[in-house]
Amino acid sequence: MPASLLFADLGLIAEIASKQAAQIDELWWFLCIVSLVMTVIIFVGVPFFAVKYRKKAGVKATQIEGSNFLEIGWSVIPFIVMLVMFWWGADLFYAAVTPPKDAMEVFVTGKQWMWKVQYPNGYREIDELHVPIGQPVKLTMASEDVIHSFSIPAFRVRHDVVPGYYDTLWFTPSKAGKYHIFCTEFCGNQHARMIGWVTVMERNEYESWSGGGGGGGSLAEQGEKLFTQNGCSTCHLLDQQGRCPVLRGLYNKPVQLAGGQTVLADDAYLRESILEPNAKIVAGFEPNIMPNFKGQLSEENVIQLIAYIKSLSSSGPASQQGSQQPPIVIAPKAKATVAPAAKQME
Ligand code: HEC
Ligand SMILES: [Cu+2]
Repeated sequence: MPASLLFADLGLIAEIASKQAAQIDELWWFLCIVSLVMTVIIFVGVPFFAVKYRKKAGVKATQIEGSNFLEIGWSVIPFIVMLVMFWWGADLFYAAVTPPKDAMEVFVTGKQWMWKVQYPNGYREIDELHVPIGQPVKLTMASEDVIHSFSIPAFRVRHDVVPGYYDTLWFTPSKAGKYHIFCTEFCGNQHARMIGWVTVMERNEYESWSGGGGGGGSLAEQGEKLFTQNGCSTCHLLDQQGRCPVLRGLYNKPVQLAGGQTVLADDAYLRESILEPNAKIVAGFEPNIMPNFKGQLSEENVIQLIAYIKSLSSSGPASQQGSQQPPIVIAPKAKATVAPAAKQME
């Protein structure tokens, strides 16, 4: 659509650099056009009828009776238009909150006033995010302090990052380049400086970029170190259940709690189990044995520990499971979905 190009040139709307950006813009244009049509009908209709049926000297007013045709028309047509909006919006919303299974995971921690990024291979960056083109990317986001909001306008994604929770968003970058990251929740006096860049790279470029990994080993290996340093390993033995639950194979499995409920051992559950052990007690174990690690472990440390616990999920030799976590996974099946979606906008 030429209008969108014009707006992009003027800087009024951001570039389209993700698969969902094009789809979200289509809905946005639909809403704009419906609003425009309604506005024109109303703003032309009101003066037109006001003039047409105004009081005229010597003309006696006549009563105009209702019209079924009109009544049904202006009820049913807007109803259908609204349903289209609802269905279309719900469809995009559902897609936006459902990351694909093959998404590459990246961890983002917001902190006054920066974004700290951790990759599965252990590489870390601040205010920079590098992603390969055509690959769904899932961000798991935490905050060290206040509510932030992570936004990449060119991808049409934004999500609040609330302290005490993991928030997620996902996108499939569709166009190589450098795009702005913003914090879109006022978070203190340097809020306006909480900006960064996401760089979308071609796949081969990305592979050589990410190949090095971090000096400190993979995220899981960093977690393994913390697991020893913080004494977790003294209680949580790898293969022998004592006073404390065995963590191998825990990730993404249901956990029976002392209260009788069952919860899924996802990232959020593991985070809570580490920072507030007494919030949920595993069935068969005692409360108040595991120390409270709140304030002692940063959100980044917790992400590393969780990566380690995840790496224990795979079967294999008893020790050194951590180092078996593959580096950044680029799913071979994912297709580069660049052109078609973006093209529809023209
Ligand atoms: C003093 C012993 C002790 C230490 C040290 C300890 N834990 Fe625990 N942990 C426990 C006990 C006991 C439970 C079970 C009771 C509960 O649910 O809080 C538990 C539960 C857990 C759970 C939930 C397990 C499940 O099966 O659902 C996780 C995850 C966990 N600990 C991780 C850690 C991590 C990571 C550390 C180090 C930062 C750590 N623990 C340090 C004793 C300990
Ligand atoms: Cu912020």
